[in-house]
Amino acid sequence: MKKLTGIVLAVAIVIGCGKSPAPAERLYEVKGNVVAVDARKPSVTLEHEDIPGLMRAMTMEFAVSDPPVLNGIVVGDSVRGRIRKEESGYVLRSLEKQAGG
Ligand SMILES: [Cu+2]
Repeated sequence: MKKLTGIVLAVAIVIGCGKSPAPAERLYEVKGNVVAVDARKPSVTLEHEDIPGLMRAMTMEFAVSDPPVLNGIVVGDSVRGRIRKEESGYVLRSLEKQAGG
């Protein structure tokens, strides 16, 4: 009986540690087309597909974490990137042209 209790406790601890990381650390994958690029802000406007767990498909402007993220990105590109939800809003951390897009 004592042994079983120990096993149950161990399983509970493992499940507790298996939870997804804190919301601030979560990255969301986004796919879409570039509608506008503003290298000075810097920001990029994407007509994006559904982002599971975050938002539906729409056209919106994303702040970009660093200007180099926009290197080589031009209006009309089909892209994929990663968004992080920060206190200031959604921030694009990376962006790349989709192969064959
Ligand atoms: Cu959106």
